[in-house]
Amino acid sequence: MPTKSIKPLLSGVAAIAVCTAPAIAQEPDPALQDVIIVTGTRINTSTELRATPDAAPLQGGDLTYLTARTPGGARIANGELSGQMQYRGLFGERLNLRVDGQRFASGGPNLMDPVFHYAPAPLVAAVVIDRGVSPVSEGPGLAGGADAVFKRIDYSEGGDVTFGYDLTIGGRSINESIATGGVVGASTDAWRFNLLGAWEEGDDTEFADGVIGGTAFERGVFGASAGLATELGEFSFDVRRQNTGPSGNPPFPMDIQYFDTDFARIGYAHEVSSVSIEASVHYTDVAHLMDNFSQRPAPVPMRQRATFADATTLGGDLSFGFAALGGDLTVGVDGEEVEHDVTITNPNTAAFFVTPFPQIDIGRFGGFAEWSGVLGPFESQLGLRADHNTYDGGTARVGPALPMGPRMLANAYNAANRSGEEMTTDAVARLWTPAKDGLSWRVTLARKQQMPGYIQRFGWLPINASGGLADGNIYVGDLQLDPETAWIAETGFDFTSQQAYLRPTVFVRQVDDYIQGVPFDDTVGVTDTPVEMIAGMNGDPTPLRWENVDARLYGFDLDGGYDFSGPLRIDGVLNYVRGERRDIDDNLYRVAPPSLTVGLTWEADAWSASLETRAVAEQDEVSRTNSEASTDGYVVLSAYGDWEIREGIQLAAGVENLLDHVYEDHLSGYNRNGFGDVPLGQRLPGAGRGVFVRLSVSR
Ligand SMILES: [Cu+2]
Repeated sequence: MPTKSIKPLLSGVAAIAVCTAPAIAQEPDPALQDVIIVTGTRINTSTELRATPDAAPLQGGDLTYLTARTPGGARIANGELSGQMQYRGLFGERLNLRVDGQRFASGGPNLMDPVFHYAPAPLVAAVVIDRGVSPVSEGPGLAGGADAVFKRIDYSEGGDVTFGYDLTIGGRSINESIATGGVVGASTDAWRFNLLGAWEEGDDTEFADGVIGGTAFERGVFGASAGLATELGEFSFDVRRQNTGPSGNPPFPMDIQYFDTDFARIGYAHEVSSVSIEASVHYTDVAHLMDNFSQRPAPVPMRQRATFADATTLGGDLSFGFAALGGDLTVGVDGEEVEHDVTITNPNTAAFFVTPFPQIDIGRFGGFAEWSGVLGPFESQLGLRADHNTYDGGTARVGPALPMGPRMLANAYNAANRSGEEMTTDAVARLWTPAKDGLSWRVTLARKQQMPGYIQRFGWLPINASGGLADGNIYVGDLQLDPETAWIAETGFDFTSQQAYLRPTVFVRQVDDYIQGVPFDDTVGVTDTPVEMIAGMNGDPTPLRWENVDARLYGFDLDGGYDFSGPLRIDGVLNYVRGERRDIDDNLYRVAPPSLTVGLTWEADAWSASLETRAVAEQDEVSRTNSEASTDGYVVLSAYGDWEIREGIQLAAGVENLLDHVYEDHLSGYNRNGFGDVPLGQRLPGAGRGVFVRLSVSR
């Protein structure tokens, strides 16, 4: 596998397949997973090589800035703390994302709190990205997935108490932000305990033409993690509270007032007569308030809105691993109960309230079998899973101050059958050849299914909730939606030598019953239904309705690098993805344009310095259905470096956007907040020239 001279992934943060992070129990197989080491962090498993000090440009506390630097990765920018990971053209709930191994439902109906909102970078040791598709053992998810593994003070050797810490403090000039946090704790070989905490805040981001209004943010996290190794097995306990304060979301009609979110999990692991048992129960509770008046120019009192959104997830899993059929077999069950409830209010009028997503209950109970072993010339991971899904929507309520139209729609919704059940099944085959002369071939074939989201199924009131698409359209749901079914094929190879590495992949994802917005009826622009009437009053006379359509995504991506003799090395990531409708002549919405990032690094023993060029092509393969505007290409230069001052102390610093170029990131939304220096309706620009500094200390 990769050798010490190779520091894959141009970010320099990274050590794909080179390192195990402390909290990752098993050594990841490089054919299956990419591991991005986020900050300087202790590596307890000394069997693996340590990455050279990290030096990714600190672009912000949102982890999706980092995952966007990997092959196939991109960032949907809906706010400084509301970035969504895009992977090979898909994003949102279609990806199987976990925070420290925990699956849970976001609270915001526009995903203002996507999963990685709950993984502030100062707390994260590593991001483990499932290459291509997620294994069935990690739960359902249409294509691809990732886990943000938290820093932790792990068990130590022997009975003496050892103390440890892993802390990061960083700052950026472009928005006068700080991001600080980490873990402090103690352990023996029988127990471990650590506190964790993070604090991040920033002002509005600047760019060459002024200020991007509504990009200030604040977020705090505190919690604890503990483990107890007993003769009956290992028990682990994790609790965490996250308080996100007022944070802007320029591409949405509202901004975050708060997210108050609690996480709890109890885990169990044991090995009895060569059967490994793993189990956990976990709970997440999100309480959210957003509004359209406290962080942006307030509309007239009659039009002011404050929306409360709650979500709870109660889940659990149990699995057994043992040797079988010449390999290792894991069988297990898992599931969760999710509740969503959303209420729109006008803070000036108690008689104005409405529940666009009233008491939605989503249930899932599934089982899987996953086998790893040798299959002819291949190493393989083969998995099957089946899930029984249930859904049920509560009764919509409409306050007396609302007009007749919404009342009629609520009555129709309340009279409809709002519950049902559905089986979904997944099958995954991942095959790769053992590395020979540094070369390993990979093939993945998969069928994956995805249940419709609650927004897409239950949205009875025409409003601007789209699960975070931020396309400006008003949407209504469809109680009859079918699950999406993806047929996935990909192939590529990983080549590694003393001097070079190259890991290209070509892929195709055929998605039947892909759910997206379509025109509400055949007479677009003619207001002949209550839905179009209400949508028109809310500013969009041509609303969309969620519908099963047919789609296809295909493309290729790679990373590669070459270590010249001497201290110079070059690394690059190339991404190309196309997303198109198969039923009509149109493209999928918000798909990343082709991009190439190349970093040239001077690498000394204790320090390194990189010059990075990021070239992004124009994107004119845009969605007409979603009224998506095309964007021009651009090139951004950055420079950064790192210095390992001594063991356990690392300093990173750099300048992003060296030339202070003004550019439109295709995956940023359109500005809707009416202040700052970005005109209304214009795509939000990238950050201007700024410096960052980050200090990491660990022991
Ligand atoms: Cu929200």
